[in-house]
Amino acid sequence: MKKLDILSAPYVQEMMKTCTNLYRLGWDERNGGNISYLLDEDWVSPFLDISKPIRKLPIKFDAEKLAGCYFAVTGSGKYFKNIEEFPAENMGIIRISNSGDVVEVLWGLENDAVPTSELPSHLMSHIARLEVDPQNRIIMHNHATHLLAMTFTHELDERALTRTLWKMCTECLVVFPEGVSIIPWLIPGSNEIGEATANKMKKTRLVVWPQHGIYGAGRDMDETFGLIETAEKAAKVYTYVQAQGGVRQTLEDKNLKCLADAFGITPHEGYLDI
Ligand code: 2HA
Ligand code: ZN
Repeated sequence: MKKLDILSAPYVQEMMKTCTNLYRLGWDERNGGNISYLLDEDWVSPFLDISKPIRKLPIKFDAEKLAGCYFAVTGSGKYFKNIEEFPAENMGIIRISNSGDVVEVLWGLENDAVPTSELPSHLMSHIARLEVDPQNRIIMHNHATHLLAMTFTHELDERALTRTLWKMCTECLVVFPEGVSIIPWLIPGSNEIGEATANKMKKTRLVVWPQHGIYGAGRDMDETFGLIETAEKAAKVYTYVQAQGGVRQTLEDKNLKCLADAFGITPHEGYLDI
């Protein structure tokens, strides 16, 4: 049967539009940032011949838990700015081999491009999130400006940072009741940073990389983008609050408790002083 045009696939369109959006927000300068999107086989097969990988690339970590899984991924060294105009060169569709140590390229990543340099963090985070939420599909990394700035000025303590962000916008507690995690500064692209990130992803969908950026996870593109967007908005408000001379009045813990009760959510245990 004749295959449909992959560029018309909704998930490819979402990748293209989201990358442009993130670039315009200034969170993905140059080749900054990366996205991976877990796809079902029957989302891919109407568009691509899944029996014929174009290339096979070895990976240096065990992704056996994702054997046979399909992902749309951004390309290593590629610019989010260019993805919408030249998708086939800047992103791709891949499958993890049955042995879990090879990436099979099914489409895109033209001119010998390879998946994001942060593939270890992405795949390890997918494994971690799927264990706690089988519906998770997206891992997104970017250099959200105000969150990044806060890693220079705010105490790098998960409880303290979470509480500050929760108090900057009423929405925050509702959007990320589990809070944000923080890893130590580590070399980007390494298995080590992948393991540290994935370990945190078991508890929170947001993981801060000090002096680098943020990781977010979610069930779809909007939810994941919205999660990072909400935390970044809080960080922006924090920046303005500091510039305006600091906090004079704020959301109190008792307000946050009322909010949690009203919305039926459970804040990270021990993070509210109640
Ligand atoms: O791909 O953002 O963390 C560029 C990066 C690495
Ligand atoms: Zn980065």
